[in-house]
Amino acid sequence: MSEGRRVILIGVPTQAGTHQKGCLMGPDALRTAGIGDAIRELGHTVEDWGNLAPRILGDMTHANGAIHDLGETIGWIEAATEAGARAVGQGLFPVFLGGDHSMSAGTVAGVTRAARASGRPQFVLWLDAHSDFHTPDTTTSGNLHGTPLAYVTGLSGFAGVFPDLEATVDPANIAMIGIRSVDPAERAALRQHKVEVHDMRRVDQLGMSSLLMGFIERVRAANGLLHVSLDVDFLDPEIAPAVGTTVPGGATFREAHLVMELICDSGLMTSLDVAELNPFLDERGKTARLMVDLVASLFGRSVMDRPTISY
Ligand code: 4U7
Ligand code: MN
Ligand code: MN
Ligand code: MN
Repeated sequence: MSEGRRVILIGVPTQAGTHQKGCLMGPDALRTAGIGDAIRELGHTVEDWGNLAPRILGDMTHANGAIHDLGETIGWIEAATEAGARAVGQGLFPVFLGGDHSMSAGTVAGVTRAARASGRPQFVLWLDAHSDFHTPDTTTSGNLHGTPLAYVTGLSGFAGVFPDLEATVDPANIAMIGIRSVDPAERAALRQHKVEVHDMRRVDQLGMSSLLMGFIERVRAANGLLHVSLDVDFLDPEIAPAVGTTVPGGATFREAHLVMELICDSGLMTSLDVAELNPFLDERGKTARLMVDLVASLFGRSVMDRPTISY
């Protein structure tokens, strides 16, 4: 990460995409844990646009009766899309503070729309236990935080449900790392669209750095823009308990920092989501502070520069 990026914090305090309450406190917990200063101390400018507010659409129904809070989710997607497109369109670096992961239907749609003007292809790195590749027809939980990545690729199940997309992400430009929970319908769609999926078994066997560097080299070769979407449950629940959908066997502390450090060194990241933090489930701010430290690694904090830590 080159110094002097113009970073904008954008809060997206939605929890409409999940049954579990608490993600609406995510953006303020990240602020409380010092996300702004952590980035600023690394030589970037940081401005906070505050929290977005959704247009109120009222209740909406879908043939899949499991789906809940559809109208509110659409409102958040619209707001996040506009904010993301505006930030990138102004040459700024948006850091979206979630909020459950349904926010990324909007954040990725927005940055991808703005990317078109640059003529550079949009790439997405999805760091998550889950693939979030359901459509409204295939989700059985009805929790729309399981759908954002399928939406931004333009899968047909979203037509007439989520907002129409002005620009889509080519599935060939997506990689996911950390995966350990994929539902059957997602697996079929991921195979059909040939998405690069690195599950934890591949991480164990081949190592974080070789998997990630393969993708980073593809982004570089295509002169792409890179959106990174970091779901708290990418991490092992032992180190990051503040998330509603824990799955054992996640990334360790060092695996996660290494991912951030390698992304930073690549200089390719142009936008970021920090999604799914549920402060209600945290232990004395431990997860919020870890997320801030990971973001600091993404923006250039290195082990050698770190202030002396004494025990
Ligand atoms: B998250 C799930 F069934 N696939 O659809 C679903 F396992 O943003 C989980 O990655 C979705 O946390 C998790 O409800 C969404 C489930
Ligand atoms: Mn997710
Ligand atoms: Mn997840
Ligand atoms: Mn989750």
